[in-house]
Amino acid sequence: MGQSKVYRAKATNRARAMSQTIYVLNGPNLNMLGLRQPELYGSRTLDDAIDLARAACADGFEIHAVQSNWEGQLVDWIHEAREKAVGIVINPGAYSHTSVALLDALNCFDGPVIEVHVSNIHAREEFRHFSYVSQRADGVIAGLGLEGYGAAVRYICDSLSGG
Ligand code: CA2
Repeated sequence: MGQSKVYRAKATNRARAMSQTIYVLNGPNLNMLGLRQPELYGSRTLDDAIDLARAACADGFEIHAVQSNWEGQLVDWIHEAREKAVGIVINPGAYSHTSVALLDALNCFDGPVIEVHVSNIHAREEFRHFSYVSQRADGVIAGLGLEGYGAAVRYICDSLSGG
């Protein structure tokens, strides 16, 4: 299995036990954010995106953020989310445009799913205009840079809090 990264929250075990978890899943190459191609993706890193997601998290919710370059690992995390998460924010990276497997896995998840893209995929190459994940997503945010992560988490917290 390839390497994957779990972005640890600083919440205490007690606080975590009382919170509802939102999974923030990141696909291939997103670990390179801020390190290459700043003209496309900006100069901030995936850690910065996770910080924005965490800052947007309302009381009673917490973020579990992970990144993998492996499609099967992402599928496993979506399955895990069925038991452990109330919502999913996902930037599937290039798998957005290719992966029926991610779509099938997300179709097994009952809660809100928000798809995030740092860049505006509709203003880029034609092969990026279509996303399998969008067939399941409740909302899609593209082109807001890293702010999309915060907006997605805020939306999920609001919608699950009755807002
Ligand atoms: O805009 C997005 O967030 C994307 O999901 C980013 C993916 C791309 O394949 C999607 O079409 C849109 C790429 C992930 C980032 O890849 C990098 C590669 C080199 C340097 C920095 C990032």
